[in-house]
Amino acid sequence: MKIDSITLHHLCMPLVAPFETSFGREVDRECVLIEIKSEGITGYGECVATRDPGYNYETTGTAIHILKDFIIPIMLGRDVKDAMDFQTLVSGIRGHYLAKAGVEMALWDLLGKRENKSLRDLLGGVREKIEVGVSVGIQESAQSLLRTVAGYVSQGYARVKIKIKPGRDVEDASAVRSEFPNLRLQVDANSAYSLDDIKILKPLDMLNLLLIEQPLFEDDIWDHHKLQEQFETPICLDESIVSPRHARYAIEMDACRVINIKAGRLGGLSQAVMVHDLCRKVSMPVWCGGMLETGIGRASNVALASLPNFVLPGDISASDRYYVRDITNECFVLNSDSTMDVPRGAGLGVTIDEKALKDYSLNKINT
Ligand code: OSB
Ligand code: MG
Repeated sequence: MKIDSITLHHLCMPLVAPFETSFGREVDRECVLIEIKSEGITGYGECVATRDPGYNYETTGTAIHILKDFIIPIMLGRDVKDAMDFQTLVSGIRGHYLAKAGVEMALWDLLGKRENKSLRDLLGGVREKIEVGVSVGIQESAQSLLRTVAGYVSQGYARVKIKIKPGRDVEDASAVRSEFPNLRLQVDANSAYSLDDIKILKPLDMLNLLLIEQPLFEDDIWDHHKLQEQFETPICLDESIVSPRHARYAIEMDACRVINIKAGRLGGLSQAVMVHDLCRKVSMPVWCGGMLETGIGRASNVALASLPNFVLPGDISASDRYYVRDITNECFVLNSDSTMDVPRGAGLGVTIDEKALKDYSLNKINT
């Protein structure tokens, strides 16, 4: 595929409700949409970097810099065969996986549109619908958390994740567990604790949680092994797994029993599939994480989650859980059995609402 042009759309979209985690509070979501034109076809990808470096060191600012000054110059005018070819081309650029993954997504979209194949089929997905869940941010109080969770449960979400942080952990999780004894429930600490906090975290082990996500440092693997040794509940790694190699380290160290796969964090869908395959070999369940994506990134997540070893419900919710108005014409809806349909159209299988794209645009960079 000869790369004719790449346009970056720096967007800012209001969220339906603020999203609070242990690292901060977002009221709107900034992201970078990548539009690649090749031989008369247009492909889209979403870079999931956020405005602040709270989840990851990358931001929309660093992503635009790395894309504009390093990745795009390598690609323009070049014939890029596929995702692996792209990874080889950018292998001289250290890190910046969120930026790379956004471009790789657009290449998959182009590839699918060119061959008239859905992303699901290109990646080797096997499901027509996937199990989903909702990630609930930290609320004002345990009482308001219960109301929020009840709202999602009544909408049909059968799996709920709640965000925790020191001071808002065991009490919040216990409140949700006693109100919803049979709910598939899990917690995500986004690296808010250290090994010294084992005593604080230990009561979580009695709440029949599906998993405890990323309790310790964002770059740690070994301390998670020490923590896992003392917990019955599976520890799940998110932030720490930035490459297939890190997934292998975690497996070999028994640092976790589950991995949250995000194509953005890993540098692209090709790397996400590699982590999926690695985990499948050792029977370690995986699930698809989310970054409050637009319809573009959501389409990519849904396709990825259709691979066979995605055996736990993903942090993939209906479009209306995030945005009143999305940038795709299609919206993702929740089925009554807490699943979501996998798009069947070519590439990502979604189309851009040009008017919405324009309305949300902070800046547009043409190359
Ligand atoms: O840690 O999984 C996380 C959102 C932004 C950054 C990090 C995380 C999240 C979520 C939201 O949990 C998942 C979603 O997109 O619904
Ligand atoms: Mg997480």
